[in-house]
Formats: sequence, structure tokens, C-alpha cells
Amino acid sequence: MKLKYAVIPACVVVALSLPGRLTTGWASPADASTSLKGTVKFEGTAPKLSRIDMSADPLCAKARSTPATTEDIVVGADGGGLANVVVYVSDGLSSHSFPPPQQPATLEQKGCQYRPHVLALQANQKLEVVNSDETTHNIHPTPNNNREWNMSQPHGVPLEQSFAREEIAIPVKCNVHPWMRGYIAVFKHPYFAVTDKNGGFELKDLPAGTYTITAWQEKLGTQIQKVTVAAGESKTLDFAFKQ
Ligand SMILES: [Cu+2]
Repeated sequence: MKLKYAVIPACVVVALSLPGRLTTGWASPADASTSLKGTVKFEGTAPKLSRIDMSADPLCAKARSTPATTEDIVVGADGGGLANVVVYVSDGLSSHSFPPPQQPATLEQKGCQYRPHVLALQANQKLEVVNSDETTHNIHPTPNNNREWNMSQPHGVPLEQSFAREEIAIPVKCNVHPWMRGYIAVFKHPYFAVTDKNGGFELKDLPAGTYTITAWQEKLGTQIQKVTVAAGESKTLDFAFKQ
């Protein structure tokens, strides 16, 4: 009898672990073989960044090696690439459902600004909020479609949250430092990207199909394009915003 009991649990463990592995990262249906890559540009003369005066909190001022500047429109020095634009599939994925990834997304408060300034993650994905500053921050997302929360976070204290529903994008503020402003975009699928400092983005492993792709910028609004990608195809898709 002893031997029988020892064998059965081992089989149960194997049987249970297989479906778990298959469902955690939906990411590889056979047709998820396309890629959309591109650049978001700012047309015209880049607006000047304004300096942020952090003297109200000496711990913030002390934390900066360079003066802080506003981040609502950040244009790369090279070729006018527009940073912090969320590019995502806004239509065409209705037949799929996507569990959130297991690795958390991280929002850091550093030098009394949010890093990244615009964060994108999936609904129900863990969000780790980190305070790397000596000062105490108060992190306060103000959503329309999710639960609002408002929490004080001293240096080094971990904070974990999540957002249950898609929302593009949730403004985030700090009730202690009025200049702090960021955005969190929440998606029900994994096909989103935030442009880098040169305006570049890539949407990987998209199933073949016809999609509406939206680019969202906090101040300049949204732009929409339709695109059809065949299995194995890589396409380029560019956006341009002006003020
Ligand atoms: Cu703060």
C-alpha cells in the first residue's frame, strides 16, 4: 500500500503541471509569427522642455544630478522621434483571450519623477511601485474604469497593486510633489509598446490578421491605422504627430 500511495501523487503532480505550463504564457499559437515595427515622429519644431523647480522638497532637489524637465512632449535629438507614445492593437483580437504575464511591471519614483514616465501593462498583471528616493511619495492613480487608490510610500517600502480592466491611460500623480505626473496604460492583451527615446516601437508575435493599430500620446491625442499582416510577415508602420 505504501508504494501505491507514493506513486499516485507523483502522477498527479505531472498531470497538473502540464496544463499550467501551457496556459501561463498564451504566447505561442502557431500563427503568432508576425511583427509590426515602426517609428512615431513629431513633425515640426520640438517644443522646449520646461525646467521643474523642486526646491520645495530639498530631498528631491538633492536627488538630481541634472535639473528635471517636463515630460509631456519628449522629442529625441535625432530625427524627431517621439518618446512615451503607447502603440497598441485596438481592434482585431476579439477571438483570443490573454492571461497576464507572471512577471510584474515596475514603476519607479526616482529623482522625484516617474520612471518610466508612461508605463504599459496587462490587466491583472502585478504592478510593483518602487520608491528609490529618500523622500516619501504618495502615489495616486486617478482611473475612470478601475479602482482608485492613493497610498503613501516611504523610501524602500514595497508596494504592489494591479488594475483589473483595460484603460488607456490612467493619470498618476503624487499628492506631495505637484509636478509629478505619469501615465499607466492597461491592456487586456499583450500587443502594446511604449516608444523609446527615438520614437521606436515593436509589436511582436502577433497572429496573422487585420488590425487597427492606435498610437496614443498624452497631450497630442490618438492616431489610428489599419494594417493586415500575413503569417511570417514583418511590416513597418509609422506615425506622425504635430501640435
Ligand atoms: Cu512624490
